[in-house]
Amino acid sequence: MTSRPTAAYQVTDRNLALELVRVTEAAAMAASHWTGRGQKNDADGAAVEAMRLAFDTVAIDGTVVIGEGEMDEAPMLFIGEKVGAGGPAMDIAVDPLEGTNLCAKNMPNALTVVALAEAGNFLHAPDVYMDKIVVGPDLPEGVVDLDASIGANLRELARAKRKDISELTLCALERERHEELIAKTREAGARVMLLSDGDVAAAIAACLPDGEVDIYAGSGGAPEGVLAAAAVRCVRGQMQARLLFEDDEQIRRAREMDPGKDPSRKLGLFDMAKGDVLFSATGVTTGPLLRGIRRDGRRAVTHSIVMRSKSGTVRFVEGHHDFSTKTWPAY
Ligand code: VTB
Repeated sequence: MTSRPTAAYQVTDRNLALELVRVTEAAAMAASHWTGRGQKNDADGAAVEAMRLAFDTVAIDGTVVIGEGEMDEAPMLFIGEKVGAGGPAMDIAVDPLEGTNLCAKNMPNALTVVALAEAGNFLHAPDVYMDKIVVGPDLPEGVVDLDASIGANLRELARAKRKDISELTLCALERERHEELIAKTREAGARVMLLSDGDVAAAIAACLPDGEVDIYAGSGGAPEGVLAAAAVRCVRGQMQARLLFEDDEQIRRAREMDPGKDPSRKLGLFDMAKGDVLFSATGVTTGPLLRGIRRDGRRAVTHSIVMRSKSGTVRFVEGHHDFSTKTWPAY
């Protein structure tokens, strides 16, 4: 028998899931002012500021563990920054604008993203690259493995999904470093979907039923990897990852942030996001996962996905907003 949560816990719990969406909505509305204007730093800055202010209203004692960078390189939402109005101690992972280029160029799939867990549950990782592999729910545990060849992974995945390899689609970032991955995937007979940016959305896409993506693979940012892990937990997918280092300083930093562990170890989903995890993302530009912001004068409509690992509930939330009532800059 599971123990019954206390009334206080239930109240906090319920409020947090729905409060979190306000944070990503705020960042998305602020970023959307810059959609298509070619100024990615302004778009990012607007999202960061709005997200930071929106956090002040959330009833948590939050610490940013995945954020905009180190304290000396980011004015807001830096790693270690305290956010929230007070409440339970929580770890916070943010990507105020995932896909700054996508927003600046008005291309699909720019999102604002936040994940939250009780303190100590997210991997503390520096902003290095991370090798990632993601598949969806209802597959045998370990059906794909980060250390297996992509050919072997596709064969196993096809068998588990009772499909032919030719019916599988692998999604990856379009980068020179992925040339071999892409070539070997096509050689094995599968399709490849290439993205210019935005691998959090791609990882989620690999977990959605009837989605166009069967597997996400390749290297992207480690912060995006932790956020993806939080989302994959909620949608019951599988993910493995490994931090990739370019120099000794990056290794030193990873060791400092996650003491006593081998920084190059293979990471399972629960090494990156354990415990009860909440995830929220709001679309800035329209993509397969979410519609982007629609603005009309002093109003906007937002589309968000809010999920929780404990219950596995996935909510799509449509918000209708009146800018004149907002306490953060939304336009
Ligand atoms: C990665 C990916 C992100 O930027 O960080 C990428 O995880 C940057 O990769 O989703 P490159 O250095 O190869 O350009 C995103 O695509 C967007 O922030």
